[in-house]
Amino acid sequence: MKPEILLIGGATPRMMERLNSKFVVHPLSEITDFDTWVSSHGEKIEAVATNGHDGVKPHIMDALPNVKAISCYGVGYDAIDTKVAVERGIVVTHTPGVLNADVANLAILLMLATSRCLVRDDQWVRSGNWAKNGNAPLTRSIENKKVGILGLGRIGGEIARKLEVFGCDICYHTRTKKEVSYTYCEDLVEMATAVDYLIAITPGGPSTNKLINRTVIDALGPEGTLINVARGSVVDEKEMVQALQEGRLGWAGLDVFADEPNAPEELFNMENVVLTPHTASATIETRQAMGDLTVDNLISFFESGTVKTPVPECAGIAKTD
Ligand code: A2R
Repeated sequence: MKPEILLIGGATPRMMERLNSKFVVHPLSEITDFDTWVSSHGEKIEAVATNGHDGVKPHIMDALPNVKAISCYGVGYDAIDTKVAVERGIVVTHTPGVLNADVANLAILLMLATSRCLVRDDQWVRSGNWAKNGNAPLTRSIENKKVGILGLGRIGGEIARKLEVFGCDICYHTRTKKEVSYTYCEDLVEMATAVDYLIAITPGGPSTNKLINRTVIDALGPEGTLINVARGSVVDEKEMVQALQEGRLGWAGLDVFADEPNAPEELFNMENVVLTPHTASATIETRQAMGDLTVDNLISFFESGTVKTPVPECAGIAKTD
């Protein structure tokens, strides 16, 4: 008998094919009346496949008493209450590592796009402005600039390594100093004061909520650029918008927002801002690797009781192969 699972959010055709071959899949998107469905199926569900954005809402978690595993398509899992999961003995997995390169690439793309005014200059050509009004105004180089990375884990480390090619002077802020050659800054405000670019790449959740507040934003200042590829919650979005409007913050390259899929409308007409719709890992190649790992974790859990990539909070209850 195939185990029954709840699928929250979308899945690629390749994921669906593999999931369907091993499980009876109940897509949440096809359930019209959740309460009625739960009364007949809730107890049969043994695992959940979800993603970093949707996570597992508390009422869904409560309604599924026999869930043993939650597999998250994404490295960030702040939308899943791991405390409750550990208390219930539920193993939570995510997809670390396989997305490092593409998330780092988008962070650098946003740095380049804000500095070289990519969106403005694309428009300069398309609108006929070039022929009518001549060359576009000069832009700024990222070569040899000072970059502060907030969060120097798997992805932050990859961003730092890639930025070495641009001759950037790299420092970082984390709660614990790392064994790396980059300069450690114990104080985030001091780091923001010292750098040209501040890149956020920490997890979301309460411990990083609004770490980039008004004081940090003002320290980065009118010549500074904020790049956020972490979570919208890491930045005080209202303060950031106000600082950009008032010229207290120079530029912003943003892939993540506090209330996705909504982004603050005030940003839409700002020339000093480049926006992407949470697509840092959204390449065909990386999403395939993330999808494979998401499904591998579930299959492995049911076939051998082990998982490949448990979240750190579940290290004590997860068996790895
Ligand atoms: O603080 P540490 O020493 O645990 O370093 C981690 C840092 N970090 C923080 N830094 C400052 N204040 C905090 N409250 C704080 N909490 C965590 O973030 C570590 O250097 C980094 C996270 O690295 P990893 O766990 O390797 O995560 P990865 O794979 O780089 O992904 C980061 C995030 C995901 O959670 C998604 O939200 C996003 O990137 O895609």
